[in-house]
Amino acid sequence: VTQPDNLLEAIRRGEPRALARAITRIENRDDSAEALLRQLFPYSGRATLLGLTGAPGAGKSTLADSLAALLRSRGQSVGIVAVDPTSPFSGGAILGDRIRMQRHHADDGVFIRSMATRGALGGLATAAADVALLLDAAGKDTVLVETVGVGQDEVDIVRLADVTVVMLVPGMGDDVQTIKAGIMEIADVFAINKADRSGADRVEQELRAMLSIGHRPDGWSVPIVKTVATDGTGVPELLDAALSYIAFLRDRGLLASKKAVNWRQRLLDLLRERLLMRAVNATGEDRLADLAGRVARREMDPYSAVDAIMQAQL
Ligand SMILES: Nc1nc2c(ncn2[C@@H]2O[C@H](COP(=O)(O)OP(=O)(O)OP(=O)(O)O)[C@@H](O)[C@H]2O)c(=O)[nH]1
Ligand SMILES: [Mg+2]
Repeated sequence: VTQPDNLLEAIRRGEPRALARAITRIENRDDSAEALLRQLFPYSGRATLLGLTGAPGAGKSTLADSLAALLRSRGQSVGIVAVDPTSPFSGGAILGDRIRMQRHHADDGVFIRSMATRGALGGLATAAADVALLLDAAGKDTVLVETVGVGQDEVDIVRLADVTVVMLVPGMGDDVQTIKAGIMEIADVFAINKADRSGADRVEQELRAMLSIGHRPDGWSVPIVKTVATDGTGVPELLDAALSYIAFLRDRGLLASKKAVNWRQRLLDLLRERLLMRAVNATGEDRLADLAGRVARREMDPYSAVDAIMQAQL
């Protein structure tokens, strides 16, 4: 059995097996994960965190792979976390993982992990953020977080990123109008992937029309980059656009405040998770089931049941 300190050192050296072990603990939300992350925190904060979101099948994994290859060619190490909250079995993410594993196989400079499991009480966003922190502390220069852009979970997940790329594709029914407003708003850069297909120009026109309406509070004008993730076309331009957003924030002294806003959200996420776990542990599964049964039989109202749980916590 690896002692915690040895594990810590192995993580700091970026050893894939140590990282995998730590991620399993993070996914299980066990106490040892928290102890580990506490010790790793001082070593984090160096990586560039890049969020990548878009519709299922938009080419996120392919693009992440392409970005990883580009970053490697620039001498950088890369961590990729692919989060798929929509599917508990995550066939897509895991298959994509396997394909990419072949390409970056035997390259310790790239670490890839997909996450789909949601702990009983813990949020996937919290777990994904912890994995990003782990990879950061393990010395990865860039950490890519890939997530399917469909709902609030994804918005929460990309909130940890310094820069967020939203991917659109021509056709596929995800016209600009039909993309969830919340997802559009988090884009610092748009990538129109599968630009080898017809319709990319139309998507670009629609995007430009949409972007011309509103102005961002930080004054950034959101770039649109066309990419073909399968052959790498436009990928250097996309990376440059993403990095120039970070430079833009840094030049204006806005990067620290953006990170503080992100951390505020993460603190609330952690607090929610911890309070929930404490309350549930203090109550116990039996009592929880008993209270639920009483509410179901309408012997008790749900608000009083929650009050009872809250009291058990104190
Ligand atoms: N023609 C074309 N196909 C692409 C391009 N990028 C990705 N693909 C293909 O699109 C399919 C889906 O790509 P993925 O990278 O798995 O997409 P994803 O967004 O990660 O998918 P999920 O994780 O399942 O949501 C694959 O067959 C890719 O080869 C592109 O630029 N052009
Ligand atoms: Mg994928």
